[in-house]
Amino acid sequence: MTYRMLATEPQASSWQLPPAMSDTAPPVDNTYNFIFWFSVAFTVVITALTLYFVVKYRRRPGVRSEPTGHFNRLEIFWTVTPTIFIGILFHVGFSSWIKNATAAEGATEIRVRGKKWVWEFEYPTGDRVPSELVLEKGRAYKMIISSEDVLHSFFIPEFRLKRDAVPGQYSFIAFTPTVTGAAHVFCAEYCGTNHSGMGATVKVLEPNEYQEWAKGLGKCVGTPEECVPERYGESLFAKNACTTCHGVGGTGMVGGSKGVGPKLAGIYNTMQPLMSGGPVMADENYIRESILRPNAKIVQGYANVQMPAFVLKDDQLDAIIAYLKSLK
Ligand code: HEC
Ligand SMILES: [Cu+2]
Repeated sequence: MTYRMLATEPQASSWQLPPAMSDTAPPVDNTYNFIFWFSVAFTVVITALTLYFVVKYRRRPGVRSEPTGHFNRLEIFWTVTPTIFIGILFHVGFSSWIKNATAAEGATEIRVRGKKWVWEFEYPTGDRVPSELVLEKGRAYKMIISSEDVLHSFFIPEFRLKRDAVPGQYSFIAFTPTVTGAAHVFCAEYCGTNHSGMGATVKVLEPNEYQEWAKGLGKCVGTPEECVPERYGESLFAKNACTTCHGVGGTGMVGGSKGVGPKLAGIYNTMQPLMSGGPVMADENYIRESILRPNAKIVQGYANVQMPAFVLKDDQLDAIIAYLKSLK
């Protein structure tokens, strides 16, 4: 295990759980504690009753056991009661899951890439930093998680967050860090010999400290195209001649008239009507698929034109998606 030392020591843990550092933590902890004490209570009651009955109905000379029959009301009671409890547990768990599956409006997006055996973080400025994620306290974030090779899983116990990084698609988590300090990031999916060393540090800073730190961003060496994902995406959009069908700026207009491809500006996060049923939400995964396998989902009204399938590398796709998202 190559554990990185944390610059700041994390807060003291509670009785069973690590310190809570994000807004996802309270609902998760409440659910955990609820299930825990619920189970403790039932374990105690069931064990006590079992012991009581073991003694009460023990074998004694001269006492014959009464055969028990079927008791409908009891059967219904112990079928319905647990069902209600399971329903409540499902509701509690599911609403907390939904909460960190949907990003707040205007959340800062950070790309998280897992690869053997390192986590790499890409900030909106295009800076890519391995093994250290720096966040601002109180700011809403959306992590766009992907993998460059095998399955990994992005796991921050202190944030109560875990999401698989799956090759060939994006997964998301949304949260707001609520406490300053540092914590470990783990990989929670066995990914090869150095899986246990696949760690990183996450640091949550006060807004003023964060501003200071962020001054170091945007210093990427290279052309603006290579540094800022949107700009890189824009140049790829031109280079791959996407503009011949979708128009410059994805307006859907080519030389003053309607192009052969649909308008792309502003489609992000909207519902797209499809030929085969639908509609479908135009999120990162949909745009990615539309570029790699255009025939998988055909936009309504465009069945007669074939968009060619493109072969692009992951970071080129990421850049084109960033560019399309920036178009309004
Ligand atoms: C030959 C013309 C052509 C070229 C070149 C082309 N496209 Fe398309 N594109 C289309 C057509 C037609 C559709 C609609 C049919 C479909 O969904 O496949 C489409 C659909 C799309 C969609 C889905 C749009 C929606 O409204 O849901 C995206 C995203 C997209 N293209 C991106 C690109 C990108 C990025 C490139 C360049 C790498 C590109 N296209 C190059 C013709 C083209
Ligand atoms: Cu891993």
